[in-house]
Amino acid sequence: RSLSTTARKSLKIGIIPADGIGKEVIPAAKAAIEALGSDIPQPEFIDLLAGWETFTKTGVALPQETIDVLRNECDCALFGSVSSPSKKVVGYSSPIVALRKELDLYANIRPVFSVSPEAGQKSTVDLVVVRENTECLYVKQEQQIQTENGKEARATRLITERASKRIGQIAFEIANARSRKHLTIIHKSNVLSITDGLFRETVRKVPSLSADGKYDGVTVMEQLVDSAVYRLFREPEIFDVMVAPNLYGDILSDAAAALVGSLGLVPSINAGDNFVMGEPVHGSAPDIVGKGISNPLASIRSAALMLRHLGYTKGADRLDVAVDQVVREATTLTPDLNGKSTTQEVLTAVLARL
Ligand code: GGG
Repeated sequence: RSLSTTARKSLKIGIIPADGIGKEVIPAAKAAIEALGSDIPQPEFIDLLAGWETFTKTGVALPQETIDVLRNECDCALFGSVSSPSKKVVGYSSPIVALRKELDLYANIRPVFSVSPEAGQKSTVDLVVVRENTECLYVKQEQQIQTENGKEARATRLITERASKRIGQIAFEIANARSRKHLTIIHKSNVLSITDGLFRETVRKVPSLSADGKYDGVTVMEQLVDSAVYRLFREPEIFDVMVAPNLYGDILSDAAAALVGSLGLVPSINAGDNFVMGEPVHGSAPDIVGKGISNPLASIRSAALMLRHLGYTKGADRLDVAVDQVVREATTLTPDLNGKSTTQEVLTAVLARL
Protein backbone atom coordinates (compact mmCIF):
# COMPACT_ATOMS: atom_id res chain seq x y z
CA ARG A 1 0.00 0.00 0.00
CA SER A 2 2.88 2.32 -0.69
CA LEU A 3 2.08 5.79 -1.93
CA SER A 4 3.81 6.91 -5.12
CA THR A 5 7.44 7.86 -4.56
CA THR A 6 8.22 9.00 -8.07
CA ALA A 7 7.31 12.69 -8.05
CA ARG A 8 8.79 13.74 -4.72
CA LYS A 9 11.88 15.92 -4.59
CA SER A 10 11.33 16.63 -0.94
CA LEU A 11 9.52 14.83 1.83
CA LYS A 12 7.41 17.03 4.08
CA ILE A 13 7.14 15.45 7.50
CA GLY A 14 4.82 16.83 10.19
CA ILE A 15 6.51 16.61 13.58
CA ILE A 16 4.15 16.34 16.56
CA PRO A 17 6.12 15.40 19.69
CA ALA A 18 3.04 16.21 21.87
CA ASP A 19 3.62 15.40 25.57
CA GLY A 20 6.18 13.90 27.92
CA ILE A 21 8.99 11.85 26.41
CA GLY A 22 7.51 12.44 22.95
CA LYS A 23 9.52 15.66 23.09
CA GLU A 24 12.73 13.63 23.62
CA VAL A 25 12.26 10.67 21.28
CA ILE A 26 10.72 12.39 18.23
CA PRO A 27 13.72 14.76 17.81
CA ALA A 28 15.92 11.63 17.87
CA ALA A 29 13.85 10.05 15.07
CA LYS A 30 14.11 13.32 13.15
CA ALA A 31 17.92 13.26 13.46
CA ALA A 32 18.00 9.64 12.24
CA ILE A 33 15.89 10.54 9.18
CA GLU A 34 18.16 13.51 8.42
CA ALA A 35 21.17 11.19 8.46
CA LEU A 36 19.78 9.10 5.58
CA GLY A 37 21.04 11.57 2.97
CA SER A 38 20.16 10.75 -0.61
CA ASP A 39 18.37 7.48 0.26
CA ILE A 40 15.22 9.55 0.72
CA PRO A 41 14.04 12.85 -0.81
CA GLN A 42 15.29 15.92 1.08
CA PRO A 43 13.27 15.90 4.33
CA GLU A 44 11.48 19.10 5.37
CA PHE A 45 10.14 19.07 8.90
CA ILE A 46 7.10 21.07 9.97
CA ASP A 47 6.66 21.41 13.75
CA LEU A 48 3.07 21.04 14.87
CA LEU A 49 1.21 21.24 18.15
CA ALA A 50 -1.09 18.79 19.93
CA GLY A 51 -1.46 17.28 23.38
CA TRP A 52 -2.39 17.93 26.97
CA GLU A 53 0.27 20.62 27.36
CA THR A 54 -1.06 22.39 24.26
CA PHE A 55 -4.55 22.20 25.80
CA THR A 56 -3.39 23.72 29.10
CA LYS A 57 -1.76 26.61 27.22
CA THR A 58 -4.32 27.25 24.48
CA GLY A 59 -7.55 25.53 25.51
CA VAL A 60 -7.36 23.25 22.43
CA ALA A 61 -5.76 19.77 22.40
CA LEU A 62 -5.65 19.38 18.63
CA PRO A 63 -5.43 22.77 16.90
CA GLN A 64 -7.23 23.00 13.54
CA GLU A 65 -3.95 24.30 12.09
CA THR A 66 -2.25 20.99 12.91
CA ILE A 67 -4.96 19.06 11.05
CA ASP A 68 -4.92 21.46 8.09
CA VAL A 69 -1.13 21.44 7.70
CA LEU A 70 -1.01 17.63 7.91
CA ARG A 71 -3.82 17.34 5.34
CA ASN A 72 -2.68 19.99 2.91
CA GLU A 73 1.10 20.25 3.21
CA CYS A 74 2.62 17.08 4.63
CA ASP A 75 3.46 13.75 2.99
CA CYS A 76 3.57 11.97 6.33
CA ALA A 77 4.05 12.64 10.05
CA LEU A 78 5.67 11.47 13.24
CA PHE A 79 3.69 11.62 16.49
CA GLY A 80 5.19 11.20 19.96
CA SER A 81 2.93 10.53 22.93
CA VAL A 82 -0.01 12.04 24.79
CA SER A 83 -0.67 12.43 28.52
CA SER A 84 -4.43 12.70 28.64
CA PRO A 85 -5.77 12.93 32.19
CA SER A 86 -7.67 9.91 33.52
CA LYS A 87 -10.52 12.12 34.74
CA LYS A 88 -12.93 14.02 32.49
CA VAL A 89 -11.78 17.57 31.77
CA VAL A 90 -14.41 19.77 30.15
CA GLY A 91 -13.40 20.70 26.60
CA TYR A 92 -10.57 18.15 26.41
CA SER A 93 -10.52 15.05 24.24
CA SER A 94 -7.58 12.80 23.35
CA PRO A 95 -5.84 14.43 20.34
CA ILE A 96 -4.31 11.21 19.05
CA VAL A 97 -7.68 9.49 18.92
CA ALA A 98 -9.10 12.58 17.17
CA LEU A 99 -6.20 12.80 14.71
CA ARG A 100 -6.58 9.17 13.65
CA LYS A 101 -10.24 9.90 12.88
CA GLU A 102 -9.64 13.28 11.21
CA LEU A 103 -7.09 11.81 8.79
CA ASP A 104 -8.95 8.48 8.53
CA LEU A 105 -5.85 6.56 9.62
CA TYR A 106 -7.84 3.40 10.04
CA ALA A 107 -5.05 0.88 10.48
CA ASN A 108 -2.66 0.88 13.39
CA ILE A 109 0.09 -1.53 12.42
CA ARG A 110 2.33 -2.61 15.30
CA PRO A 111 5.14 -5.07 14.59
CA VAL A 112 6.52 -6.69 17.73
CA PHE A 113 9.68 -8.75 17.33
CA SER A 114 12.74 -9.69 19.31
CA VAL A 115 16.16 -8.99 17.84
CA SER A 116 17.93 -12.34 17.42
CA PRO A 117 21.39 -12.73 19.01
CA GLU A 118 23.00 -13.16 15.56
CA ALA A 119 22.00 -11.33 12.36
CA GLY A 120 19.93 -13.63 10.12
CA GLN A 121 18.81 -15.93 12.98
CA LYS A 122 15.10 -16.50 13.55
CA SER A 123 13.51 -14.35 16.27
CA THR A 124 11.48 -16.03 19.02
CA VAL A 125 8.79 -13.34 18.90
CA ASP A 126 7.91 -12.03 15.46
CA LEU A 127 4.36 -10.84 15.08
CA VAL A 128 2.31 -7.92 13.85
CA VAL A 129 -0.74 -6.56 15.66
CA VAL A 130 -3.11 -4.97 13.16
CA ARG A 131 -5.43 -2.81 15.22
CA GLU A 132 -8.60 -1.17 13.90
CA ASN A 133 -8.02 2.49 14.65
CA THR A 134 -11.26 4.44 14.28
CA GLU A 135 -14.07 2.80 16.22
CA CYS A 136 -14.88 0.24 18.98
CA LEU A 137 -15.04 1.96 22.41
CA TYR A 138 -12.75 4.71 21.09
CA VAL A 139 -15.70 6.47 19.47
CA LYS A 140 -15.82 8.00 22.95
CA GLN A 141 -19.58 8.13 23.26
CA GLU A 142 -19.86 7.95 27.02
CA GLN A 143 -22.50 9.21 29.36
CA GLN A 144 -23.24 9.11 33.04
CA ILE A 145 -26.68 9.38 34.57
CA GLN A 146 -27.96 9.45 38.11
CA THR A 147 -30.38 6.62 38.92
CA GLU A 148 -32.17 5.80 42.15
CA ASN A 149 -29.40 3.28 42.83
CA GLY A 150 -26.55 5.70 42.23
CA LYS A 151 -24.54 6.70 39.20
CA GLU A 152 -24.67 4.73 35.99
CA ALA A 153 -22.11 5.11 33.20
CA ARG A 154 -22.46 3.80 29.67
CA ALA A 155 -20.26 3.73 26.60
CA THR A 156 -21.17 2.91 23.02
CA ARG A 157 -19.04 0.32 21.28
CA LEU A 158 -19.24 0.77 17.52
CA ILE A 159 -18.23 -1.99 15.12
CA THR A 160 -19.11 -1.49 11.45
CA GLU A 161 -18.87 -3.80 8.48
CA ARG A 162 -17.01 -1.10 6.52
CA ALA A 163 -14.25 -0.62 9.12
CA SER A 164 -13.97 -4.36 9.82
CA LYS A 165 -13.66 -5.08 6.10
CA ARG A 166 -10.93 -2.54 5.44
CA ILE A 167 -8.87 -3.55 8.48
CA GLY A 168 -9.39 -7.18 7.46
CA GLN A 169 -8.07 -6.41 3.98
CA ILE A 170 -4.95 -4.76 5.41
CA ALA A 171 -4.41 -7.71 7.76
CA PHE A 172 -4.72 -10.27 4.94
CA GLU A 173 -2.41 -8.15 2.80
CA ILE A 174 0.24 -8.06 5.57
CA ALA A 175 -0.13 -11.77 6.35
CA ASN A 176 0.17 -12.67 2.67
CA ALA A 177 3.42 -10.71 2.38
CA ARG A 178 5.05 -12.54 5.33
CA SER A 179 6.73 -15.91 5.13
CA ARG A 180 4.41 -17.72 7.56
CA LYS A 181 1.22 -16.28 6.05
CA HIS A 182 -0.81 -16.85 9.19
CA LEU A 183 -3.61 -14.62 10.47
CA THR A 184 -5.36 -14.79 13.83
CA ILE A 185 -8.68 -12.95 14.24
CA ILE A 186 -9.06 -11.70 17.81
CA HIS A 187 -12.57 -11.28 19.23
CA LYS A 188 -14.85 -12.10 22.14
CA SER A 189 -17.90 -13.15 20.18
CA ASN A 190 -18.87 -15.83 22.69
CA VAL A 191 -20.02 -12.88 24.86
CA LEU A 192 -20.29 -9.95 22.44
CA SER A 193 -21.92 -11.93 19.67
CA ILE A 194 -23.34 -8.92 17.80
CA THR A 195 -20.39 -6.49 17.81
CA ASP A 196 -17.45 -8.90 17.87
CA GLY A 197 -19.54 -11.33 15.83
CA LEU A 198 -19.73 -8.73 13.04
CA PHE A 199 -15.99 -8.05 13.24
CA ARG A 200 -15.12 -11.74 13.10
CA GLU A 201 -17.51 -12.63 10.25
CA THR A 202 -16.51 -9.62 8.18
CA VAL A 203 -12.77 -10.27 8.48
CA ARG A 204 -13.36 -13.98 7.71
CA LYS A 205 -15.16 -13.05 4.48
CA VAL A 206 -12.30 -10.92 3.10
CA PRO A 207 -10.66 -13.68 0.98
CA SER A 208 -14.01 -14.51 -0.66
CA LEU A 209 -14.23 -10.91 -1.91
CA SER A 210 -11.17 -11.17 -4.13
CA ALA A 211 -11.85 -13.10 -7.31
CA ASP A 212 -8.19 -13.91 -7.96
CA GLY A 213 -7.74 -16.06 -4.84
CA LYS A 214 -4.80 -13.91 -3.77
CA TYR A 215 -5.20 -14.82 -0.10
CA ASP A 216 -5.51 -18.57 -0.67
CA GLY A 217 -2.11 -19.13 0.92
CA VAL A 218 -3.07 -17.39 4.17
CA THR A 219 -4.12 -19.70 7.00
CA VAL A 220 -6.70 -18.24 9.37
CA MET A 221 -7.18 -18.99 13.05
CA GLU A 222 -9.51 -17.36 15.57
CA GLN A 223 -8.83 -16.72 19.22
CA LEU A 224 -10.89 -15.21 22.02
CA VAL A 225 -9.05 -12.16 23.28
CA ASP A 226 -8.54 -13.46 26.83
CA SER A 227 -7.12 -16.76 25.68
CA ALA A 228 -5.04 -14.91 23.06
CA VAL A 229 -3.30 -13.00 25.88
CA TYR A 230 -2.66 -16.28 27.72
CA ARG A 231 -1.27 -17.99 24.63
CA LEU A 232 0.75 -14.90 23.72
CA PHE A 233 2.66 -15.27 26.99
CA ARG A 234 2.88 -19.09 26.89
CA GLU A 235 3.65 -19.66 23.22
CA PRO A 236 4.23 -16.37 21.37
CA GLU A 237 5.70 -18.24 18.42
CA ILE A 238 2.23 -19.42 17.31
CA PHE A 239 1.27 -15.88 16.32
CA ASP A 240 2.19 -14.21 13.06
CA VAL A 241 -0.37 -11.48 12.23
CA MET A 242 -3.16 -10.69 14.70
CA VAL A 243 -6.10 -8.51 13.66
CA ALA A 244 -8.25 -6.98 16.37
CA PRO A 245 -10.85 -4.33 17.13
CA ASN A 246 -9.41 -1.12 18.54
CA LEU A 247 -9.36 -1.76 22.30
CA TYR A 248 -8.16 -5.38 22.14
CA GLY A 249 -5.45 -4.37 19.65
CA ASP A 250 -4.25 -1.57 21.94
CA ILE A 251 -3.97 -3.90 24.94
CA LEU A 252 -2.54 -6.85 23.02
CA SER A 253 0.29 -4.82 21.51
CA ASP A 254 1.39 -3.47 24.90
CA ALA A 255 1.23 -7.02 26.27
CA ALA A 256 3.29 -8.35 23.36
CA ALA A 257 5.87 -5.61 24.02
CA ALA A 258 6.60 -7.22 27.38
CA LEU A 259 7.91 -10.25 25.48
CA VAL A 260 10.58 -8.28 23.66
CA GLY A 261 12.07 -6.50 26.64
CA SER A 262 10.51 -3.05 26.58
CA LEU A 263 7.72 -0.93 25.17
CA GLY A 264 10.58 1.39 24.24
CA LEU A 265 11.34 -0.92 21.30
CA VAL A 266 7.90 -1.19 19.72
CA PRO A 267 6.99 1.06 16.78
CA SER A 268 3.78 1.61 14.88
CA ILE A 269 2.26 3.38 11.94
CA ASN A 270 -1.22 4.80 11.70
CA ALA A 271 -2.08 4.27 8.05
CA GLY A 272 -4.93 5.36 5.81
CA ASP A 273 -5.38 5.39 2.07
CA ASN A 274 -3.73 8.80 1.71
CA PHE A 275 -1.54 9.39 4.72
CA VAL A 276 0.77 7.64 7.15
CA MET A 277 1.89 8.68 10.62
CA GLY A 278 4.65 6.93 12.58
CA GLU A 279 4.14 6.68 16.36
CA PRO A 280 5.98 4.79 19.08
CA VAL A 281 3.60 2.47 20.93
CA HIS A 282 4.79 3.71 24.33
CA GLY A 283 3.10 6.57 26.12
CA SER A 284 4.42 9.83 27.54
CA ALA A 285 6.17 8.17 30.53
CA PRO A 286 5.83 11.05 33.04
CA ASP A 287 8.04 9.18 35.54
CA ILE A 288 11.15 9.64 33.38
CA VAL A 289 10.44 12.92 31.57
CA GLY A 290 13.41 15.29 31.60
CA LYS A 291 15.90 12.67 32.85
CA GLY A 292 17.34 12.17 29.36
CA ILE A 293 16.93 8.40 29.54
CA SER A 294 13.92 7.75 27.31
CA ASN A 295 14.46 5.08 24.70
CA PRO A 296 14.49 6.58 21.18
CA LEU A 297 14.52 3.21 19.36
CA ALA A 298 10.73 2.80 19.04
CA SER A 299 10.52 6.24 17.42
CA ILE A 300 13.42 5.53 15.06
CA ARG A 301 11.76 2.25 14.07
CA SER A 302 8.45 4.11 13.62
CA ALA A 303 10.24 6.45 11.22
CA ALA A 304 11.51 3.35 9.37
CA LEU A 305 7.98 1.92 9.13
CA MET A 306 6.68 5.25 7.86
CA LEU A 307 9.39 5.49 5.19
CA ARG A 308 8.85 1.86 4.13
CA HIS A 309 5.11 2.49 3.79
CA LEU A 310 5.92 5.40 1.47
CA GLY A 311 8.17 3.15 -0.61
CA TYR A 312 11.57 4.32 0.69
CA THR A 313 12.74 0.82 1.45
CA LYS A 314 16.47 1.51 1.38
CA GLY A 315 16.28 4.32 3.95
CA ALA A 316 13.91 2.27 6.11
CA ASP A 317 16.16 -0.79 6.00
CA ARG A 318 19.18 1.30 6.98
CA LEU A 319 17.39 2.61 10.06
CA ASP A 320 16.26 -0.89 11.07
CA VAL A 321 19.68 -2.45 10.55
CA ALA A 322 21.32 0.28 12.68
CA VAL A 323 18.76 -0.24 15.48
CA ASP A 324 19.22 -4.04 15.26
CA GLN A 325 22.98 -3.58 15.67
CA VAL A 326 22.61 -1.31 18.70
CA VAL A 327 20.22 -3.76 20.39
CA ARG A 328 22.35 -6.78 19.50
CA GLU A 329 25.61 -5.22 20.72
CA ALA A 330 23.82 -4.24 23.97
CA THR A 331 26.56 -1.81 25.04
CA THR A 332 24.55 1.39 24.54
CA LEU A 333 21.04 0.92 25.87
CA THR A 334 18.67 2.98 28.01
CA PRO A 335 17.60 1.77 31.49
CA ASP A 336 14.32 0.19 30.27
CA LEU A 337 16.59 -2.37 28.57
CA ASN A 338 18.84 -2.64 31.63
CA GLY A 339 21.39 -0.26 30.17
CA LYS A 340 22.93 2.90 31.60
CA SER A 341 22.97 5.09 28.49
CA THR A 342 21.10 8.29 27.74
CA THR A 343 18.71 9.02 24.89
CA GLN A 344 21.46 11.05 23.21
CA GLU A 345 24.05 8.25 23.56
CA VAL A 346 21.68 5.70 22.04
CA LEU A 347 20.91 8.10 19.18
CA THR A 348 24.64 8.68 18.62
CA ALA A 349 25.17 4.89 18.50
CA VAL A 350 22.41 4.53 15.88
CA LEU A 351 23.78 7.41 13.79
CA ALA A 352 27.27 5.88 13.89
CA ARG A 353 25.90 2.64 12.43
CA LEU A 354 23.87 4.23 9.65
N1 GGG B 1 2.35 6.96 21.52
C1 GGG B 1 1.30 6.27 22.13
C2 GGG B 1 0.67 7.03 23.24
O1 GGG B 1 0.72 8.22 23.35
N2 GGG B 1 0.09 6.25 24.11
C3 GGG B 1 -0.63 6.79 25.19
C4 GGG B 1 -2.01 6.99 24.72
O2 GGG B 1 -2.55 6.22 23.93
N3 GGG B 1 -2.60 8.01 25.16
C5 GGG B 1 -3.90 8.36 24.78
C6 GGG B 1 -4.11 9.71 25.34
O3 GGG B 1 -3.38 10.09 26.26
O4 GGG B 1 -4.99 10.41 24.86
